Amino acid sequence: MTQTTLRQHLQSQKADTDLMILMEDIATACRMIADRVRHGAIAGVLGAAETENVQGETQKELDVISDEIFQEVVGANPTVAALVSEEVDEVNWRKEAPQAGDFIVYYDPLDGSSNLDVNLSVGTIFSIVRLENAIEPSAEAVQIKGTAQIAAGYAIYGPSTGLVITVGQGVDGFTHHPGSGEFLLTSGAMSIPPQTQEFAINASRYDLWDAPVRSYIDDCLRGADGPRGKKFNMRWCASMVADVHRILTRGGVFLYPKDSGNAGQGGKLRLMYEANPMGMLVEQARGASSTGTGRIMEVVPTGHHQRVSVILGSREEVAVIEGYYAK
Ligand code: AHM
Ligand code: MG
Repeated sequence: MTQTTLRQHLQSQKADTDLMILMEDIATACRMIADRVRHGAIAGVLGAAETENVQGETQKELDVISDEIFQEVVGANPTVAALVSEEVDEVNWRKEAPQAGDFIVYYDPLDGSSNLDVNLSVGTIFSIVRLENAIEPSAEAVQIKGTAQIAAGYAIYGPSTGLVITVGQGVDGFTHHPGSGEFLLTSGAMSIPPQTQEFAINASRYDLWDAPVRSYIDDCLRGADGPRGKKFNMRWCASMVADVHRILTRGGVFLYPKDSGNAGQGGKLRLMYEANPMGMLVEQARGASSTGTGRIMEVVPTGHHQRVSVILGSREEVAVIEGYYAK
């Protein structure tokens, strides 16, 4: 094998041993989830589970299976103090007395799971914070700002299984090689072009959007003769992992803003499982991430299931959108 493996890559980035082992455990969990997703229709687990998550959303059977896999594999790592999952109400404390150096792992085990029925890409998103001090386990103890993340990433379960990570030294993409079982480096130093002519938004929410988002999209749709002076393309996968993967690959902006339909909850996407990790990845790839009025990773969490307005991608375009909010 001539290509760089995940471990070789992390060694070259001088990641410390504990972080390297944790990243490898996460990669193992993602490989196992990929396998279950791939066999989902045959195993008959694509449908709804008979449960709702804490946010009142119907869980898919694979949401539950993926969460169990993540808990079993990553939760067994002796440096993990807590697992915080989109699918689980309470923080899953793995240590009674977390110490400095231990990790908190935030994750969405199967993001975009409404796409399972139609065999489109889904993924697993994760974020890692390392404790600087010993702490007492409590719900408040995991409410840590995104700027404290030391690593983040996602696995994408598409035509191939990919793993995209950052440990704070840029963003690198790996592809699972079934023959060896390894994730091999296939897209080193991913970088988002600063400008774009492509946006991603669920346009069926047009009537719910705030004025800045409406004006921005209206102006994009007016094309070369409009105020933006260029024609825009649109994409929407309804799978944040797939949309962000496209943006990391060829640029673009992704918007899931707070609107009148989700304002009561603060938005649709979750700060700690979706917005913060994707925000870190995008910024590490020279893009930008914003709520419209400020940097996502600066949002002070008040609950681990908190939701937030998300605008991220090509940095000059994100700045343009912030300009619409500022008007
Ligand atoms: P989920 O975590 O319940 O799967 O929800 C998050 C997903 C994102 O992947 C995607 O961007 C968004 O929800 C799609 O929402 P919508 O169906 O409103 O377009
Ligand atoms: Mg999700």
